[in-house]
Order: sequence, then structure tokens, then C-alpha cells
Amino acid sequence: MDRFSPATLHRVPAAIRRPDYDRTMVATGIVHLGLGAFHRGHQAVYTDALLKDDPRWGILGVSLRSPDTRDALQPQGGLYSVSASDGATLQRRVIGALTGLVVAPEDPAGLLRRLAEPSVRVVSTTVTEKGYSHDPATGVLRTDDPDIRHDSLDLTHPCSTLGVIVGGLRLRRQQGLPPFAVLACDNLPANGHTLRGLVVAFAELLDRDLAKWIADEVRFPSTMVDRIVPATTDADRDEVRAAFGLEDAWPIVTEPFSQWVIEDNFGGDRPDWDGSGAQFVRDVAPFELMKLRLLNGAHSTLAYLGYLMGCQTVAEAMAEPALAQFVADMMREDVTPTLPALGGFDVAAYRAALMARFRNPALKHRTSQIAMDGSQKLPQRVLGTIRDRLALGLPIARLALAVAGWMRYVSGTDEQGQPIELHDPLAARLRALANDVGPVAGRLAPALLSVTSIFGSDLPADRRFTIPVETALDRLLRHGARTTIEQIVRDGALI
Ligand code: CS2
Repeated sequence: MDRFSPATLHRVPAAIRRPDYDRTMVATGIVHLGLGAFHRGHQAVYTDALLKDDPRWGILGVSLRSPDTRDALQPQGGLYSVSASDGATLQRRVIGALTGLVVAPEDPAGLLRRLAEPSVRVVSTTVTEKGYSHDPATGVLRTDDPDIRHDSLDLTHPCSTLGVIVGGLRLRRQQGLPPFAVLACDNLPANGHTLRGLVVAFAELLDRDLAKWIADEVRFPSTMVDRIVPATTDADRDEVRAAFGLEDAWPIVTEPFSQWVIEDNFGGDRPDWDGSGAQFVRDVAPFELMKLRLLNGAHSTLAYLGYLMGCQTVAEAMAEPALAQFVADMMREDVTPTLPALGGFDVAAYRAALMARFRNPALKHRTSQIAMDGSQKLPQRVLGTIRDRLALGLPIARLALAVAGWMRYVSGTDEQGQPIELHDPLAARLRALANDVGPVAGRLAPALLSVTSIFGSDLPADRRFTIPVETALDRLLRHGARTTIEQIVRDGALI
């Protein structure tokens, strides 16, 4: 069967939206680092919608590690499809916003030259939490990270996100060009502010003048990004092939919902993403906190506890009545009171919408996918809420069970005794800690709590935190997830 490509685009069924602009006229105004499904299903869609009015903002897509996306999309001229469904409705479109595809390790110096092209005004990132090379608990740059070490010695061939950004900025400065704005689009609190601190700290390892120039001249708007975009499966490919009559090697399957709140701080020209549904605001922080703690906090909880109950997808986890109730209670009772007021925003409606989104039967969002990289995710998704509640003297039983779910998960075997494949930058360390002490809550909980890059030094020293976590882990280990969740839903605590 023929492939998606500029030459076959006319064969896409007429009802399906496709680029309404002349792709040959599109310039590269954005370089995007981290060309995963999320970027292609989110920011690239907003950008595609504005290219007709303003063709300056095409996207050069950069993969920082694997050639897979480039290999899939290059033969398609960068075209790919996005299918959005909630089970009842289905909307498809073809995205043409990618002007090129680059695999950073193949030609790091060439990538820096692309970053120094005058047309480039924005460099955006979806590199996941671990791509920031920071300590998740404190946000401090990890100077012992091998990629950071490498890049601080040789910035002409960078391999870290920070190295690529600073290398590009250095070249622009040398060439007398204005800097680009750096747009963080990962699920981190104050993502722009965080990235700015890390970029400046990394630049300081190399050149103080450069670091000062970056601190003075470069803008790092924060953003809140939201759309559930699971990893593409072969079944998705089959389904898209049948619908289009063309082969799309890497289609995106997602939900209809999409939200992008952007701090309006670019210091110059920027794409008018508000024309395609994004929102520019002065302060993103309250939106970000709400999204990270409600959506992502619930997601991680569903992932760990759902996985332990044998659920492969989020929709399956939501079909477990006790678990769905548990997550609803957690969002309403535990998380919501820690959120700042968002003038006029209906948080109850937002929570209800989240429950419906998690139930979306059209998405096969694997619990194991969300469970990945927990060491990088827990701090902003769950532990921040716990800290705020402890400061207010409020109970944390449900949140403690979410943490215990993670502990049970990283201990390496599921409730049927089957091994759990752990994907986490700290996997080896977590596995070793768990193996050393064995599956006994009184030893396993303190062992894992000793990882300060996750828990800091405050939480492990606070018995209002350690006791509920150890209790919850003990229940999980002795009675299993189902019984434990049913009890906490019934009693509101594990007594
Ligand atoms: C998920 C997110 O994989 C995960 O950890 O929680 O990718 C989530 O789907 C998005 O943040 C939704 O906006």
C-alpha cells in the first residue's frame, strides 16, 4: 500500500482536514527538541492551524536519541495523521507542520547550526522529566550526569538537552544574532523557570559571560500542556491505514481534549497560538499546579495501583469501581484544597471531565507507560500535595497509598509473582534497595525513602508521612491492592 507523502496527500478522503497552506512556502521558525507522540499530537497541531496565516513558524523536529521517528516520517515528507476520539466521536486530520526531521546524535554540530538560523525564534522542548538533568526533589542541576559532564567539556557536539540549547545560544551570540525563546512543554512545575535555572547553571560551567548573557537576554516562558497521547500501537496503524487508504508509519491517536496555557513572555515575535486555541496568560503557575496534581497525580496513582490490580490500561483501571472512587476522592478531598484559587474556574467540573477522559474507551493508555520514570514524576505529582497538606496539619492517607503503590511497583514483582519491568533512570538503584531488604514494609519503606532525590530530607524525617506510607505498603504487601483500596474507600483511612 502507498505511504502518506506530499505526492499522495490528494488521496486522503475529502472529509479529512489536511494542510490548508502551501508547504513549500513554510519557513522553519521553531526547533522542537523531543519529537515524541506528545509533541506531534499537541503543539504541532496548534502550529499547523496557524501556518496558513503565518508560514514563518514551521517546525524542525529533533529527536535527541533514537532515529525511529525520523525513519518513520522522513519518507512521508514529515506528514502524519492525528486521530482524536472519545469513543463516541472521531476526528482525523493530517499535520504538515514539520519542515524537517533531525536525529541529534547523527550530527550534533549540524543541529547547532540549524539552531543558529536567523529564522528560528523559538526552541521548544518535550524531553520528559529526566531530560532536564536535574535533581527532581530540589530542581538543582546534576553536574554528575554523564551527558552534562560530556557537554561541559565539549559543547560543539552536545548530547544533553541543556547542551543543545546552550550550544545553539552560544553560536547565535557569536554570530551577533538575537537569541531564541526557550519554550518548555514538559510536565514540570514552573517548567520555564526551572529550565532557565538549569540552562544558566549549565552555561556557568562553561563560560560566565555566556551565562550572564543568557540570564539577561533569553526568555523562558512557562507553559501548561495537556492532552492524553498514548504511545502508538500496531492496532492504531492498522486502523489508520484502513481509514486513509494509505500507510502512515507513525500516526497519532489521542483524545479530543487539548489545552495549552502559555506565559506571554517571548520578548519578541511569537506564533499566535491563541488563534488555534491556546491561551496566553501572565502567570501559568496556578494552571500548572492544578494540572500536575489533579491529572498527572491521578494518572500515576491509577497507573501503580491499577497495574497491581492487573489492569493494563487506564480505562481498565477506571472500570474498577473502588479504584475509580479512590481517585475521585483523592482529587476532591486531598488535592483540591491545596490548589490556589483560579478566578472563576470550576475545579469540580475540571475533575469530572478528568474522570471522563480517563474512562475514554478509545485510548489504550497503558498503565506501564505512565508508571515509567516514577522517580522523576512523584515529586511534582504527589509529594508536593503531601507537603502542603502536612503544613496545614491535614491527613494524607490516600496520598500515602499512592506513594506505597509506587513502592510496591518498584519492588520488582507484581501480585501474581511476575516480574515487573522497571523503566526509570534510578531503576538499578531502586531494584537493589528493594532486593536488599525484601518485601517487608517496615524495611522496604525506609529503604526507598532514603532516596533523597525523590523524597528530599524533610519527608523521610516526618513521622506524619512515614507512618501512613509504611502502613499502606504493609497492607498492599499483605492483602493486595484490591482489598486495600476497598478498605480506604470505605473508611477514608487504613486503620
Ligand atoms: C502521563 C502524561 O505518561 C504520563 O506520565 O501522566 O503523559 C499525561 O497523559 C499528559 O500529561 C496529559 O496531558
